[in-house]
Parts: sequence; structure tokens; C-alpha cells
Amino acid sequence: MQNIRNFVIIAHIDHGKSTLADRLLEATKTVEARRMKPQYLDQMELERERGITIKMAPVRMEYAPSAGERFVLNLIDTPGHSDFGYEVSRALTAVEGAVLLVDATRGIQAQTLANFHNAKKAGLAIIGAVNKIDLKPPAQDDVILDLATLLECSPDDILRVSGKTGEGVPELLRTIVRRVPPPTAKKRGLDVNAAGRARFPSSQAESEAKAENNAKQALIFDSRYDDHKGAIAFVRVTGGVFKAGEESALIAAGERCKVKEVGYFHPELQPTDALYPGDIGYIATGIKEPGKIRIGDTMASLVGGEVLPGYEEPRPVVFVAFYPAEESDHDDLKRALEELKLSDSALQFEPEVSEVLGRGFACGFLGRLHFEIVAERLVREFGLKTVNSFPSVTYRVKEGTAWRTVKHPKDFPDNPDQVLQPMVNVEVLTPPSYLGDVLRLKEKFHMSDIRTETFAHSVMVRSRMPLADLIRDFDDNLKSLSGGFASLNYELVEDAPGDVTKLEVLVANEVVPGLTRIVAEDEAEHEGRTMVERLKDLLPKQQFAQALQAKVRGRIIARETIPAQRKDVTGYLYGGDRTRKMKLWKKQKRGKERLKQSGRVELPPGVFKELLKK
Ligand SMILES: Nc1nc2c(ncn2[C@@H]2O[C@H](COP(=O)(O)OP(=O)(O)O)[C@@H](O)[C@H]2O)c(=O)[nH]1
Ligand SMILES: [Mg+2]
Repeated sequence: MQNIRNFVIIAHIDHGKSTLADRLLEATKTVEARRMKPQYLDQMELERERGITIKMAPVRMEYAPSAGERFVLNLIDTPGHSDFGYEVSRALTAVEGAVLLVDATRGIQAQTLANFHNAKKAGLAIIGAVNKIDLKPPAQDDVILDLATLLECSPDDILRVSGKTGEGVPELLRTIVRRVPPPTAKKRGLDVNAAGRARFPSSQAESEAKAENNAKQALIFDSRYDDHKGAIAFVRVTGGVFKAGEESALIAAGERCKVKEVGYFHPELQPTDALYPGDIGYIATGIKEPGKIRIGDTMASLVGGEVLPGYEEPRPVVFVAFYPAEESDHDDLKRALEELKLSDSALQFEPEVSEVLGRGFACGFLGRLHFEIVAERLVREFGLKTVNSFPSVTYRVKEGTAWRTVKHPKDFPDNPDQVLQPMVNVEVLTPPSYLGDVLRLKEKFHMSDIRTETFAHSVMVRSRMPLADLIRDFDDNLKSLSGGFASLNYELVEDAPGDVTKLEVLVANEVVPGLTRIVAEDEAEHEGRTMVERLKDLLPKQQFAQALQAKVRGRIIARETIPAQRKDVTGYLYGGDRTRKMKLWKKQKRGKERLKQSGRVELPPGVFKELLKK
């Protein structure tokens, strides 16, 4: 154990974590040169395409600083976007050290601070490093100074590295070995996002097993599903030895399993004989029901043992209903969501039925990007197309004296007596030159309580805003106004009264439930008009003219008409038999009348999809 070092690389998005990890993989010869590719640890197709890390990625490296010295380095690369903060917090509980990386061309950004505070809370040894020094950034010395101030260390202790050229990497490796402590058998209290789980009740008979159980213990910090190996638990072993073929148990879930295989991350799964205390590795459980394995659970030899402090259940804040594009794909969609949940434990879902779109699932996400990523993974990894409702947040509404929670916009009352909406405290860290532009977002995003404060070479703008506004596209607005220099961190705070209202869209006088949204009062009219205009462009012409309307509080606030597509029923009658033509026109009119009464207007899923796009 003395020769093990477990650490994470943490940083704001795009500061070069995954690229630096590449250099570490090379320097330790973990990945052969011919297999090397940029951001090697971003193995998901979607990660590679978008150039972002979504999943934490553990990898084991062997490092020999000199002849006769050998260390095992377990690195966990982490995502930088705040939607995936839960991934980072779990990675922090599996390690003893952190490399806090700062892009020297950008300086400290919002997630640098958030990550720093979490790593500190977790009691990790933190190594500060500035990256991209190959670009010779003019402000490099300022950035080093800022980082040293944050870490309360000397600027000389801040490493200078380049993930591109590999400069500074040997020094970084030496520093990791020196400054990150070796693991101890019992990992201390996991105080990052950790909540003491209720102890699993243990009977008399089971208590005897405890002695042995105490010896064998591992925290599940992540998981994945494999068709052959079943559910695979990613673990940090805190005690005992785990071997293939032995009985094991998931304590909180109360499940037994026979371990199929144990191994390390290379980063591909590589089987080994046994996992020992301090190790980071995987345990293939053989369990075929993905729902049975829970992140934060403890693995031990028998059911009834003590559970390690797990993780707080992440709280989804953005809700979207997913419906299979093909009704017959419903069961596949369910299975796919279950499998995705194994590697994305923050994802939540429950059955949901829509009049138009049929059976689907109401899904909860940690943010807008999280939602987009899951929708894309369903298509790529499972070949499942879905039609999705508008991303929404939950509201507390009061009618008369009764309060209730509204998750789905269609359940929102027309005239509630009071509404509470989720709020966030937002921190924007920006270079002073963009401060004016940042403050101009105030009205559009309903920002309040704005306070500014200088922080190192930047300005910190703190404010409060409705979560619903944040998830619209605050992030994108911020990025584009500042060329990516202004950055964002946020946390949920208590709900507050909100001026919001239900906006409904009607086609041929019928409400289309999937298009109902909750919007800010002051934007309802504009949003309503935009919706019907877009709908008019998207909907195919129908047999008869159709009204498209937007309604707020029982009042129509916008109206458009799709013109009828006149089918020439008299075409075959050349010549001038006027009465005959009149007769046919009349008949056509009657037919349309009937159609109108039946009132069924087909909204093709394609139109939904277009409309629901951002
Ligand atoms: N010039 C230069 N570019 C870098 C360096 N490290 C990373 N990059 C680039 O910065 C971008 C983000 O890198 P990535 O490793 O994906 O960042 P992550 O989001 O922190 O994992 C990519 O385009 C990299 O090629 C570096 O040291 N020098
Ligand atoms: Mg990355």
C-alpha cells in the first residue's frame, strides 16, 4: 500500500485535464504509442465528438522513478462541466490527492474554484499546476500568483506543464509521489456530498459474519453494464481482498453475488488475481438486473455488514419526458435507461403517459447538458429515437389552501394562488472587460441580488436567478459574450415565489399537451407568438384551414392560421358545367366539416421535435 498513489485531475472545462492524462499514460508507458490518440480516456464516442469529458475515467499506471523504485498510480480523469459535478464528487472520495489544473491562457475560472473547495473539503492533498505553457501565455505569471493565493502556497510550488508537449510532466509525476499520501486501509469519513446511510439491519446470525465482513470492504464509486459480465462495480477497496469466484454482497441493496472477475483499469478492463486494500479497480458481479447495483453502496463478503458512508442521492432539477419515436420501442427504452443509469447514476426516470405521444418516461437530470447527452446516448448507444418534451423544472403551486408539486407543465393550474419556483445562486467569474456585458444579462434571465467583488485578476459576479432561466441558455449567452472567458458555477437554493404562468398551444382549438410550457409572465406573450409562428412554418398544410393559438390564463394571446390546401376535386370536369362543379365543392365542404368535427389533428413527431429544439 505504501507504493500506491490515488489521485484525480480536476479543472474547469477545457483546461486540458484529459490531454494531460494522455501525457501521463505515455510517460508511464500505460498505453502503447501506436494506440495513443488525443484525450485517450474520453472513450465514449460522444465525448470524442464533442471534445468534452462526461464520465470520470479511472486508469492504473505503473511508474518507476528510478531503478528499484516502483509505484502504482491510480488516476481518475474527471469532467469539468458543472452538470457533471456529481461525477467529480464521487471521484474525490476514491482518492487521496488532486492535481488542480489551470489553463494559463484563461486563468482561474468558476469550476476551478468549485473543484478546489470540494477537494479541500474531502481532505485531499492538492497539487496546483498551470497548463498550456507551450503557448507562452503573457499572463502566465499572474495566473501562477492567483493559483498560489488560492492554494495558500508559494508560487514556486505551482507546477508548469504542457499537456501538448509533455513539458513538466516528469516533475509532475515526481511531485505526485512525494505529495499525495499513500492510501490507508480505512478511508476516513467521506465528507464530500456524503451522507451517513442508514445502517442495514443485521440479525443475530448475521452479526457473526461481521468480523469477516469488516475485513473485506469496498466503496462502489461508479458502475457499468456488460452483456457478459453483468453489472460491473468500480470500487475503491478499503479493506480485505477481493477475488474472482468468491461470494460477495452488496450491503445496502441486500444482494448477493458470485464475483465473476476482478481487475484494474488499463483503462480498458484488465483482469487480475485479486484487489487489495487501497486499490482502485473493478468487480464484475454477474448481476443481470442493472437496477440492483447502486453507486455509493458497499461491497463486502456477506450481507449484513457495515456500510461505508455512501453518497447523497443527487437531486435532479431538470425534467424532460421521453417518448419512443416508435411505440413498440417502449420496453427497449426502459431497458436502455436502466443500463444508462448504471454509468450515470444521477439519471432518474419513471413511467409517464401522454395523450399524443403514448407511453414514455419522465426523466430527471442534473442540468440541460446532462439531458442533451442522455438523449444523444440513447440514439448512439441503443439506436433509440425519442421525442422529448420541453425541459422543465418543478414548481410548488397553491390553489385554495392546498400546495402540490407540479413536475409536468400540463398539470400546472390556469390560475394558481401562489407559485414557488426553484432558484439558484450563480457565480460568474469574468475578466473585468466583460463585466458590463455580463450585467446586461440581468433582465433577460431575471437576475436579482447582484453583487460584484474582485477576485484575483477577475471579477466575481454573484446573483440569484430562477433555475428555469439558468437552463434556458445562460451558459451559452455567457460564453458567446465573453469568448469563453466568463465562466459559471451555481448551486440550488430554497424555492422562491415566481411570476410564471402556463403557456398552452392549441391546434384547431385543441390543447396540445406536449407543447405546454411554464414561462415567465413578462415573456409569455412573446414566447406564445414565437411558438405559433414556428408551428405555422412547420406544420404541413391540411385539408382545411386551421387555427393555431397560444393561450395564457384562459386568454388567447396569439393566433395564426394554416391555409387549407385546396384539393382540386373538379379537375377532371373540363368544360363549363358550373352546377356540377358547385355540387362537388359542396360535397368537399361537407367532408371537411366532418373532419373538423372529429377534431383529430395529427401533429407528426417530426414537428414536435423541431419545435422542442432549443
Ligand atoms: N496548446 C495547448 N493546448 C492544449 C494543452 N492541453 C490541452 N490543450 C487543448 O485544450 C483543449 C481542451 O483539452 P482537454 O484535454 O479536452 O480538456 P479537459 O476538458 O480539461 O479535459 C483541447 O483542444 C486540447 O488540445 C496544452 O498544454 N497546450
Ligand atoms: Mg476532459
